[in-house]
Amino acid sequence: MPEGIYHFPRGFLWGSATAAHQVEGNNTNNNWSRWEKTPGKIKNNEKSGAACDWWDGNWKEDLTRAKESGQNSHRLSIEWSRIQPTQETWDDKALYKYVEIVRWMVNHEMTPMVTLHHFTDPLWLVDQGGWENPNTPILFARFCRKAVDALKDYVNLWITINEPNVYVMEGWIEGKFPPGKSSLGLAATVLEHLVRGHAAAYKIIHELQPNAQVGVAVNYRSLKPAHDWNPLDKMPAAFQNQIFNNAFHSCLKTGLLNMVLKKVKIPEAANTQDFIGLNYYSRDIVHFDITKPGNLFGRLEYPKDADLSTTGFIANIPEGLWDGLKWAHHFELPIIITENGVEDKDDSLRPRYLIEHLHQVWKAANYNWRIKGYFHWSLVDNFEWERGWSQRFGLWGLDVKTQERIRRKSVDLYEEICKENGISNQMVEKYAPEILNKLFPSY
Ligand code: IFM
Repeated sequence: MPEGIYHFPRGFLWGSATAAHQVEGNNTNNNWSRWEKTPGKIKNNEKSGAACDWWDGNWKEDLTRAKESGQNSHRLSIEWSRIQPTQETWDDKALYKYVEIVRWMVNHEMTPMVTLHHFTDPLWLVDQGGWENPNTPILFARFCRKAVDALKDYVNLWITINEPNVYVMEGWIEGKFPPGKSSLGLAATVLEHLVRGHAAAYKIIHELQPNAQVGVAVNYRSLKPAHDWNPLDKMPAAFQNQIFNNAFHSCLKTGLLNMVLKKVKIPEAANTQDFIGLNYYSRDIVHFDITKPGNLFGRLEYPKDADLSTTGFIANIPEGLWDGLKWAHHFELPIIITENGVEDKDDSLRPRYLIEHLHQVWKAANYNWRIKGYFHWSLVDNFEWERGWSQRFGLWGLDVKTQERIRRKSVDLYEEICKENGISNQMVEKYAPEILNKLFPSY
């Protein structure tokens, strides 16, 4: 029986993504370990605890699972507070463990992508103001020099900062992440310092490794005004889009950080990205709301009939990824989807979510946009920040008590996709028959 197949470009990176604090376990020296100890900050007061126990060695079994199921790459982050436990000391043993992980990956023909900052900060840094302090970009750059120098023989794909937009929004506007503040002024300062930290790190990485590919992973939300004809809905959607989606990456092109209410020139940041890292989960409908000045008078909602994830956290709207790809394409740089996925304990939504989002990626690749890879969030269920263990994003499930891994059927689907370097009608029929007609109308 002839097959219909959506093929991806040769050499495409197929992987999954994780972050240190979410999988390693027993991180005790960073802002999140302190936040977890504060009652009421994490859903059900849960703790990351042993997480997926990567620090004690489970990384190898999980990455072996990834490798054996067809993934040729993995995105992980390294934990600043382990490598530099105090401002004056470096822990070379901890650093060496990361070297061991990336060396293992290279020896097993998996391309490592390393994130240098993924939401966590060492306590010594937090206690001097963290990213509110203008000295932090320099300290971050110093950490990057140490880490990149140690890992550079095995790694040349770097994300300096993961989701600076979420880090600032949740930490300094919504207050759900540490330090739990709500101040537009401080949020703007922190964003500016993150740009400066990225720019300094970018230069150091290229000094140490001229061929390095360096990017930042933005969490792109597709923001649609509730009524296209209504300027009151359009205005907050446009402002939020500028601040949340566009400001950081545009500044890395132009050197101007445009946060709508404040503009800052950061000339050293111009032309400091080699690819666009795109994290995409969902789309929001933006309604004008006079009671939301802190959100520039925009209230976000999912469409009424949305295809929702287990806890309602994510709506399956693949067209929003298309918006993100279009936005990323205008930078005229290669694009890597550095995160995309859905919390879905029963794995009833994930197969169609995965296929429909990859279909958008395929479309972009077939316009010959430079799409280089896709990293599913996540390899295995892990600690979901202020949502604790209530959300399950893994291809593999995790029994937090026993550390047992549970192979979800999405593993089989993703394995077939990775090994085929494409999506066939037979895969869709087998794993998500409800969308067969949408993807393959003539089958
Ligand atoms: O778990 C997070 C990750 O750390 C950053 N991006 C979104 C994911 C899902 O919430």
